[in-house]
Amino acid sequence: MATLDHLKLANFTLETHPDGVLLATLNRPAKRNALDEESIENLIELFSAIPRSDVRAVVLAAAGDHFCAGLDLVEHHRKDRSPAEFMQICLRWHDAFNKMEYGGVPVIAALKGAVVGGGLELASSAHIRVADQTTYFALPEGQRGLFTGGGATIRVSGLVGKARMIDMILTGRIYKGQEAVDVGLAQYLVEGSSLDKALELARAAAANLPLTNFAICSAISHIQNMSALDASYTEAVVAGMVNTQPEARARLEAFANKTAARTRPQG
Ligand code: 1HE
Repeated sequence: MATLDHLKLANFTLETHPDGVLLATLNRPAKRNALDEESIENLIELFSAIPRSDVRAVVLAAAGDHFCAGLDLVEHHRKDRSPAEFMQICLRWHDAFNKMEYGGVPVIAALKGAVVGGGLELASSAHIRVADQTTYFALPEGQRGLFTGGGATIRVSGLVGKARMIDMILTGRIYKGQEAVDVGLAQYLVEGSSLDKALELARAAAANLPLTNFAICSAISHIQNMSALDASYTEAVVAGMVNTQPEARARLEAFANKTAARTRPQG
């Protein structure tokens, strides 16, 4: 398996933990982690390398008080891009976010502060989102004279539904706290550090077999894009591979001989 040592990413810091968890921190806090062209290229490089590495789960975090302020509006203004140029930019965003969502390695986003515009598109490409008490979600594109271009029409509407997404972008509505969890923007809301919770969840996911995680963090998303008929066929093919993997035999044996933990609530 390849290491990630060769990666030179200007806008991310990488920290490998012994349990196979990679902590990738978006590191442009002075610009509120706005996504410029270089940040998107960094994401593509990183999430191209991860599936071929020993990484078993990723925590995507951010430096400073805000997770991500979305598209770098200053770069966009300065470059005065043509329609064709911005279409190509958006296609790179899709490359990056599709690699995250379909890459087969669990990605857990540790959120805080602003998760807005393209920042919400980034967060919605993770498999699990953890919010803290400072986290808020919005789509300010409507007010900025813009439209979403990094997959919000697919992923944000997938999380909250079409009507809520339209409301968010039309009116600038902001979701936070328990309401954000209730509408589906985050799966966890913590009192303390979202990073600590994300690391805990990543360690739990990293303890699964890699081929099982590959199916969870790739096949489910692919299957959402299919007809029910093709989806059920694909599920059967994937289960054929995953549920007969030799690495699973020890876990099945532990269940059969009653040494494996039972699935029931604690306490
Ligand atoms: C930025 C950006 C940015 C901050 N692009 N530079 N996104 C938005 O509409 C969100 C825009 N940002 C904000 O509303 C605020 O910055 C925050 C609420 C996130 C944070 O406020 P604050 O008071 O802590 O910071 P600030 O003073 O507004 O900004 C600090 C610096 O970050 C400043 O740079 P400086 O060089 O003047 O110090 C800001 O210019 C910079 N900054 N946000 C560029 N977004 C594929 S289509 C996707 C469409 C979108 O994502 S639309 C973008 C939506």
